[in-house]
Amino acid sequence: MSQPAIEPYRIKAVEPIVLHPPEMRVSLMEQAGYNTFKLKAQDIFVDLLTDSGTSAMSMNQWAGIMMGDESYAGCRNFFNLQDTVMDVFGFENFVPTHQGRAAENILFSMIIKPGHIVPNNMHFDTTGANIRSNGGTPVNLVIDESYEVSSTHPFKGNMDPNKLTALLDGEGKGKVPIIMHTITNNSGGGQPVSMANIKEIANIARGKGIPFFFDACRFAENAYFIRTREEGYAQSSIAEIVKEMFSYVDGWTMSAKKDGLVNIGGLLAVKDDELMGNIRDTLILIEGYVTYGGLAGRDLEAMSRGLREVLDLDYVSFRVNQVKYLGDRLTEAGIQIITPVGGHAVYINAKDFLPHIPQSEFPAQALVCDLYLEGGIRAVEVGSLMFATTNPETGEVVYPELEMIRLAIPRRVYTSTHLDYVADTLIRIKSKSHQLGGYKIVKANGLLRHFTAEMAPL
Ligand code: PLI
Repeated sequence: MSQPAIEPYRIKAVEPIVLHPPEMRVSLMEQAGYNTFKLKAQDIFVDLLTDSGTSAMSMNQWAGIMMGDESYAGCRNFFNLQDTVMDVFGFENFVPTHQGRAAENILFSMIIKPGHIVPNNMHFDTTGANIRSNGGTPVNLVIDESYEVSSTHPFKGNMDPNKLTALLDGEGKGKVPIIMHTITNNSGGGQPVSMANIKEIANIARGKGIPFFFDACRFAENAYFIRTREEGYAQSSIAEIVKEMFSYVDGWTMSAKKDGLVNIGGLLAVKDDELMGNIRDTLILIEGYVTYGGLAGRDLEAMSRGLREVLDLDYVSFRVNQVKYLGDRLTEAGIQIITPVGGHAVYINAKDFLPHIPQSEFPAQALVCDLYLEGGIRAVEVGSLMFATTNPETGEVVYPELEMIRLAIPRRVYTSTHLDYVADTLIRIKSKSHQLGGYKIVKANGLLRHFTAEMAPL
């Protein structure tokens, strides 16, 4: 029987949450077009939609908020952040952005031309969409084990070096302006990337003269997995591991809304001075001056402090083990999840949970909807609604390999009792899963249709 991890903090401010009666949840879900993005947050009891921007800040960060210097140029908080970026990541050149996708957009608008191909272990949805909107094609080169739900490979986020070499020497010859690696691999289950793999991909990239970048938003969780699963790192601090990871890349984009432990903020760092100069020009055009980049001085301070706090071993160990506790409870109850449990979320295999619903009828979305109806819990679909594509020549719909729902755990927000409630609700749904039906899309458009689509039960 699994044991909950113990929170290495106590609670100083509380935010009430309410569980509405079942009939009210039915009507709210209908009004939301069976899309949980469209529910009001106040109508949700336990919100596991995302771990992004949902962290509880520490008293140290809140104290930092009061130290905000709101000068237009050269605020002190920028220089504090500069020290942090150097100390933690070893990078001198960086700009703050308002969040991760702004960093992606600025970088890609500078280096991607129509016809380019951008490999990654697995692109996150905004990363892929930002590449497409700049005329490029995102490709996913994660190892095959990543697609095996129950594989116990310790680093399922690794990129397959053979797939990468084949791309660079074949179809992608002369067309790859950047190689990315997402740590941890969110779209593939929050799975980590090993230091050995980072080094190997860096060597291939260097051999071809192609810049190598991280999509780095869960860097500390990734470092924790290296410490606990990769030989040679058990005695290293998280800070040492992070420093080494970042020593192999030429730059990185980061949504600080994850391991930055802040509610808003992003970063873009590169080694190349000329590229940084162009980035700064574009930043001024679309985000803001180079020392604030779309954020208030107080936000920069909270980010600077969060990026240091997240390196604390007690924190990150609790964090990863809290997520694992929820995963273990579900596994013990026979609910199939992606294993090993990821760093920030538990991913349930909807194909296994609802085998009678075909992918064309969105089984993962069906489970997301029922989780709200049954327990007021919000999760997110990571399956056909998010990733199915239509072949423009044949009109054929191509479904993703994985059909998942993600239970993303906000950092320092919920207790083990909340997670027990989530597990118990899912176990109840599982016992009557044959009663659940599929869904159809009523209205959808755009590159990221899952945010706004309207659905209806079949
Ligand atoms: O939400 P942003 O724009 O700060 O960050 C975009 C982003 C980039 N890369 C990765 C791996 C992400 O996970 C990511 C955002 N993730 C969200 C919103 C999530 O719910 O997982």
